[in-house]
Amino acid sequence: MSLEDIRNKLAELEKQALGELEQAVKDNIENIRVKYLGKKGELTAILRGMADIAAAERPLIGKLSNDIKTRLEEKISGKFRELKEKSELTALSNLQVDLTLPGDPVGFGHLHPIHQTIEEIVAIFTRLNFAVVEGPEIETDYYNFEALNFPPEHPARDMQDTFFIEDKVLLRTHTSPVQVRVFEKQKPPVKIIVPGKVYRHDADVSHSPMFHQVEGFLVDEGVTFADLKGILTAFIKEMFGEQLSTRFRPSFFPFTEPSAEVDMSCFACKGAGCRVCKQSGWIEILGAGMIDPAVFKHVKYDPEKYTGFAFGMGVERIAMLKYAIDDISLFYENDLRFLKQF
Ligand code: 2NL
Repeated sequence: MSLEDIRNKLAELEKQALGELEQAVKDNIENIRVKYLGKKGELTAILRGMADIAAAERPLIGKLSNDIKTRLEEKISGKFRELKEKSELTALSNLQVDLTLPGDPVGFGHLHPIHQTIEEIVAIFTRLNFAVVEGPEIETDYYNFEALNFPPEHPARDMQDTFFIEDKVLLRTHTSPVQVRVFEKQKPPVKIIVPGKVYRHDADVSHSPMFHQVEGFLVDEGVTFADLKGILTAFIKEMFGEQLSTRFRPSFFPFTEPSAEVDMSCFACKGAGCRVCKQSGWIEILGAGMIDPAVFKHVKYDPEKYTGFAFGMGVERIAMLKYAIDDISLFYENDLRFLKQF
């Protein structure tokens, strides 16, 4: 074969390969590559014919065939990519999924209204320098009742009111046992706020068998009822508004003496009397009192040296008042139509 023959053959081969490639489908592309560029392929066959060519002209043929090889390899892999993409797109469109559609928006969550209320209450006392302490929800009779001066026959100790786990082991009915545990470990001054879940055998529109309480207490030398009034008035004004008035009514708790219930003027009618305050003009918001010396004796605080006050409030009650909610179970159903309003 002459140089010219080989040139023509090479050109012909390239043209033919490109033609076949044009028609190719994804699965026969590899066959085309083997047919033209493989070890036993057509390019190799043409190069065998070089025997007749003068040695001086061989490098030229070598270059020519290398160039063709490079060009064909590029075209083949280009065509392969193109067909692969096309078949993937076809597969996707057969799925009937429109990938250009925007995704479903993901809603941001937020704290539950009960926890928002707890955080608000705790933040106010934290600013007044109270420390936050939590404790166990399963308690013993001693911490829940005995150390808090509940007499043996007190009605709260009855199965009717308290969930017992076994004899003398129960779900705490208030967060006060945490206070007793603090008293056992720390000497006064102690100034602590205790948020948490409590349990009572009770259920209607304003009572749930599990609810949340925040209790607080301050014990030191020389603490008086005036300190109790000052701190709780400051709290109520921070929580519900500076313009509110407060009043302290005599009451009774086994663990405080004297005891008081604390009311604030109704925020809905400003004291005139309405449905929210049951026409009284006042809303009960807290229970409080000076810690009974009998409690101090249990925890070995000297009642001659130390005095202190304590208070407690129901978080659900406060949240219901604040947001005008008339059924406590709304807090536990996790209905997003309700929760999203907070
Ligand atoms: C209420 C009333 C109150 C306390 C809680 C307390 C705790 C200890 C000693 C004395 Cl360790 N007192 N706590 C005192 C008075 C009232 O809660 O209405 N809670 C929802």
